[in-house]
Amino acid sequence: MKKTRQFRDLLSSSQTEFIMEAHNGLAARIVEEAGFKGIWGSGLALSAQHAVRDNNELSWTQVVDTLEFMSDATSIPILLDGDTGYGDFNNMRRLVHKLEQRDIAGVCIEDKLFPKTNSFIQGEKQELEDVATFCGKIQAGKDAQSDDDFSIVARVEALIAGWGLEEALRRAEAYRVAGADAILIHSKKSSADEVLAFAREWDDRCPLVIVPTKYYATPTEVFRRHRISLVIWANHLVRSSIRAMQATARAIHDTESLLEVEGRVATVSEIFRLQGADELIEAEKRYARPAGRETSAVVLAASRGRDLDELTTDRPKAMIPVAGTSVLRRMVDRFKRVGINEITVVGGYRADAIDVAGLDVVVNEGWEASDELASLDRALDRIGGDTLIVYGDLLFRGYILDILLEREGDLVAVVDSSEGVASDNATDLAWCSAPDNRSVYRQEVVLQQLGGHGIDGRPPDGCWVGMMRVRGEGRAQLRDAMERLRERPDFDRLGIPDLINHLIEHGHAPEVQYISGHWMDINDVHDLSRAGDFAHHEMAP
Ligand code: SPV
Ligand code: MG
Repeated sequence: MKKTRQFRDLLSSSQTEFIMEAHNGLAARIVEEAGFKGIWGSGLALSAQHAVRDNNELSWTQVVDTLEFMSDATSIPILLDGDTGYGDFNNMRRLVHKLEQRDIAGVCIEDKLFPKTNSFIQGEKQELEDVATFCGKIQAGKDAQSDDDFSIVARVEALIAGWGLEEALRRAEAYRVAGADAILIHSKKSSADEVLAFAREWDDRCPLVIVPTKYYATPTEVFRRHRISLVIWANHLVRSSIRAMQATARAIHDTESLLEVEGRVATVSEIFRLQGADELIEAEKRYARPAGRETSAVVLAASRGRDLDELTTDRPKAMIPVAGTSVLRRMVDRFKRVGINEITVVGGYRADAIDVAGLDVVVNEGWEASDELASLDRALDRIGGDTLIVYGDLLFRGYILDILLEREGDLVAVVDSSEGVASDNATDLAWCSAPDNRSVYRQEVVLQQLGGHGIDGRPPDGCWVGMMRVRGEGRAQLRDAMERLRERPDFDRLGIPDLINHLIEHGHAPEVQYISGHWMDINDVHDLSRAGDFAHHEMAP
């Protein structure tokens, strides 16, 4: 329901209703969560939160800007404490126009002179506005509103200024006739007597609003009995926040520690909740990175490295430093640079030594007696809509990731076609549907076989570098393949090439992304010294 309509319903409700002060978006949200049906945009609280006085020191546009945050943060109506309307009838017209634009349900104006002073500061000395002039302001506001349900509440300050009941009633009646939707009768007395006397005389001519800040001890039942339409709890959130902040600041200052206050203050996650952080995370899934396009990585790093002996006494191969930074750290940095933040590493040998920040470690406990597929199996649930599967001992230039991420295919394997690579990497030789034609245009090539004896005595087309991408349909194909391979008695001896060959045999041959050098893996001490050179020469990205 429109906020203006909601507020109208509060005013015309057959029972006494209540609205609560708020002075910013957060406070407004807290008011709504507490169950209130409306918000009082208190001039006192709005100015106090900026440590300025309730004397129109805050400009009216600053008030309206704050109200916009409050209105955006809530679905209940806001009644603005509009002081005197910030000027004459013309300023009032513009105010109403601007409030309607910001979905504010109504404004309360008081019959004092601009700039006003808070009613509780020397109220009796305050000069009242001439009745006819104030009525003109009400009429101008009513004529300016474009939504019939926008409310204008006229606040009578005659009791505050010491003019007595009769003058208060005379003014209230004039304002009602001028078009006010409700009358706010204000009092600074500690008893409700004069307000209740007014209510009796007023006799429901139009809705009556009160602010029992000073006569707080009056039971609410009394207001109900006097058919008060709306009670404003006018300043209790700003006051409670002042107390809480003073106590917290003092405690932290005096103890030079957070220990004492931690349990007494709202948690950071409570802030996030009030800000609606969850909604943004959901929205990001929907809009910022459409489902299935978010890339994650699974890194296989369970092995010790056969020929690296004492270099891997207390760490796995992936943790060997190359030019001062571990292979794994280098890889994670590369991933993060292209926005791959969900990184799972499957550790095994000395998995405890994997202390690279920004990744999740899962452990293949049986690493000693098993191979790559057993490790991949541990991370199968981490293979999401778009996942890179990478060996943990790889060093590679950043552009290789870029071109792999640009590929559309559901299964894509990176193959190095540079000369001589095949003789250096006898295990992961790759036979493809066509050799690398080194064209700048993308070739439509698929893998035909990885490792083994090759095809028809043909020389291999290159060497698989230990990096593949799985997305879309490829994810289900890979899962199916894993399921079948898991049934084989030799599953624990199978590597990724066996998985890829299985996929090829079942009609899901991965596409080939050819590269030419700019990567290396680390198998022995000789590789390690080359890796130092590689790291020194590689230039980001
Ligand atoms: C306000 O909340 O700013 C009011 C109510 O005008 S009072 O401070 O009680 O006058
Ligand atoms: Mg005020």
